[in-house]
Amino acid sequence: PKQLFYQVGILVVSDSCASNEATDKSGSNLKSLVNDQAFLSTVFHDIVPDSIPEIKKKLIEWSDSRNLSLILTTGGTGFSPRDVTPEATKEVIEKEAMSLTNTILTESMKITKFAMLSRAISGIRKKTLIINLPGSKKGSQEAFEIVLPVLKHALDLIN
Ligand code: MTE
Ligand code: CU1
Repeated sequence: PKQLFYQVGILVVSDSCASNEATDKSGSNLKSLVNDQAFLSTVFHDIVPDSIPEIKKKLIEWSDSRNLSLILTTGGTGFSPRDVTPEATKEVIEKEAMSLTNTILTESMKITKFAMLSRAISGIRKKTLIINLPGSKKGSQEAFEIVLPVLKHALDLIN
């Protein structure tokens, strides 16, 4: 059955946000951007530390048990030793959405050369699309807006 809107989970991956040392600006901003779209609604918004098991657990729960259509992660995509979001994502997706990944990179490169320091990936697990976004409020918003024009069609195809 066709849903009125697709259910979205926003997963903030950050040691400092998870321990309450920092406030999560990117996740809250993404939530309002998502909820601005008539076809999307944020139903989960959570924070996990930079830990492969904890990231995987949340991605699997949200896709398999909660049946979310879209999971946006923000953070943990860079070069620092603790950044493992792409590795955790790789372990749970069944198909890689290479062109989403590549388009986020090439369009982001027109905004900042630092985009090449993100190792973010995108892919599909069953009926859930998972997209890694960078951790900053600016970077995550830019990356989300790059995929936004094709997002509804992508979710229509998966579901
Ligand atoms: N992509 C866009 N579009 N805009 C940005 O400002 N910041 C970059 C990059 N991708 C950025 C971006 C920077 S400075 C880093 S270090 C990497 O994302 C990784 O960020 P993360 O470790 O917080 O995920
Ligand atoms: Cu950076």
